Amino acid sequence: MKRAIYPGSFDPVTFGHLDIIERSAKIFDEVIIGVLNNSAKNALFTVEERVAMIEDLVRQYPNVTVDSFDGLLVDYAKKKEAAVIIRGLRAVTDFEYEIQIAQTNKVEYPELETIFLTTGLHYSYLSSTIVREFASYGGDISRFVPAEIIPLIQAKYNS
Ligand code: COD
Repeated sequence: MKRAIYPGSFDPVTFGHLDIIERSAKIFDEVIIGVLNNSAKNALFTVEERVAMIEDLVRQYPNVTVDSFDGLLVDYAKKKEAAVIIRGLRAVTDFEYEIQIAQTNKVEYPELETIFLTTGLHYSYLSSTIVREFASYGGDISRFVPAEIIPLIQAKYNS
């Protein structure tokens, strides 16, 4: 059985992330979405909020679960006995950072493979940072995130 982890900050989750999740669920027996509990980073949503939001959006995939993790990704992958890390690649700018993480993780855990899925064409420009930036100025984010989570994002900037 091939168990994969799709790790990220998901602050907030976007259509780009959801596209990668949908495609991964077709490839692997089991996909764990690992939300990083990055307390040092100034996150918009708490890790609990991010997990709950994603859970609501991935209910239709029986082989996808959502979890959070602290510390090193490689330790989390070992704990979960995952064979694969999934990452999304948007542009050349992602590549340098991604290859560094993938190679470091492989040194630490040689059985672990990192598999890259290229972004869906419509989402190549999309990032959580863009969503936060648009939302902070009251911009329309309906092209970036599912309708269900728009009020949750807007509430963060209206409070
Ligand atoms: N289309 C396709 N893929 C996308 C899109 C899009 N529009 N937007 C984002 N993605 C991909 C990203 O490329 C990434 O693969 C994934 O979705 C998640 O993205 P983010 O931005 O939510 O999350 P990141 O990239 O900030 O996550 C970084 C990690 C949490 C994986 C990383 O920091 C980590 O592993 N931290 C734990 C400590 C550790 O082990 N560090 C590494 C030491 S080498």
